[in-house]
Amino acid sequence: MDKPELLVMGVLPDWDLAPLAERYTLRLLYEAPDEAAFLAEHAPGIRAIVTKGEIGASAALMERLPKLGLVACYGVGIDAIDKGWCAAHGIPVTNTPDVLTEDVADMAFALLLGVAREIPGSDAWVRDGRWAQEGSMPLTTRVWGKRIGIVGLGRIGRAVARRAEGFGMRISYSGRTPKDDVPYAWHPTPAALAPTVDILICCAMGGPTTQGLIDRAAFEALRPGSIFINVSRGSCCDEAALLDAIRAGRIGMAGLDVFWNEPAIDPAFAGFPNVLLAPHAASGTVETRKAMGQLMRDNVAAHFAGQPLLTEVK
Ligand code: 8YV
Repeated sequence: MDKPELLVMGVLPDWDLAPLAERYTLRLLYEAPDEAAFLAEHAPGIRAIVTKGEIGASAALMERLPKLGLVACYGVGIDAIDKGWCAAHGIPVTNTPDVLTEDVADMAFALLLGVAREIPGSDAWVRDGRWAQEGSMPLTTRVWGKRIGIVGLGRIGRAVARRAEGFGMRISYSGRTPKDDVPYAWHPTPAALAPTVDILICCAMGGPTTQGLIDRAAFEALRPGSIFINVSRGSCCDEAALLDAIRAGRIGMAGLDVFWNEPAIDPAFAGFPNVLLAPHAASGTVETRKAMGQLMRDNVAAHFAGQPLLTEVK
C-alpha cells in the first residue's frame, strides 16, 4: 500500500506517532542530525506537514515541498505557520480548537492561584521544616472577588470568564470590537483596560495582528501591585515593558506560561520570586493532548480520503 509521506516537525506522543506510522511514512525532522541533508533527501516526497503551535512551518520550508497538500497543526495557535504562503498556494491549514480551551483556562487560574496564594512557597515552607521552626508562613493575596481584565475574549478568554464568574469576580475585557452576548465591560485596548483591574490575563491569539498588543502603555497603566497572567503567546506582550513593570512593582505578581524565544527565555524571569513560570504547558494534560492528537490525525485522514477537513483555519 502506498503510504503518503508526512513531515513531522516536532516530537509527538507515541499514541499519535504509532497510528500515524500505520498509515503514513513518517519523516521525523526533529530527529534529523543534519536538517539540510534530510530535506534534500525527503522534501520531494512530502505530502503533508504535521507541526505544533510553537514550531509552525515557514515559507522557506514549504517552498521546498512540491507535493505539499496540507499543514496540520497540533495546537490551536497557527501564528508560527506562514498562513499567507499557504493561502497563496492553496494549501489548507488545520488546527485543534475547542479541545484544549478548558485546560488552558484551568492553567490561567492555576497560575493565578499559584502566584497569589504562593503555592510554591507554601510547599517549600512545609518541606523545609519552616512551619515547625518558624510557625505560619507570611500572609498571601486574595483571588476571589477581584477585578479581572481579559485581553482577548475568544474561546479561551470566555472559558477564563466562566471561571472568573465562579470566583465572584468583576469581569471586563479588551478586544477589537465589543461582544453583544456578554454583560462584561469592554475596553478598546489593553492600555484602557489595565487601570480598571486588579488582574490582567492575556488570552489573545498570537500572530502579526497581536504582536506587542499588551504594550508599554498598557503595562504602565496597571495599578501598582497588579497581577499579570499570560497563557496565549509571549509575542502578545512587549516583553521588555513587562520586565520593567515587574521591576517597578506595577506588576506585583505574574504567572507566565508563554514567552518570546521559547524555550531559551529571557533569564531575567527566573530572578523574580513573585513570578510563577510554566513551560508552555497550558494544554499539557494527557486528556487534552490525546484529544488534540486525535483531531490532528482526523484532519490528516480526511485530507488523504478527499473528505472535508474537520477544523480548517479559514
Ligand atoms: C501547543 C499551543 O501547541 O495550542 C496552541 O496554540 O500553543 C499549545 O497547545 C502545544 O504545546 C503542543 O505543542
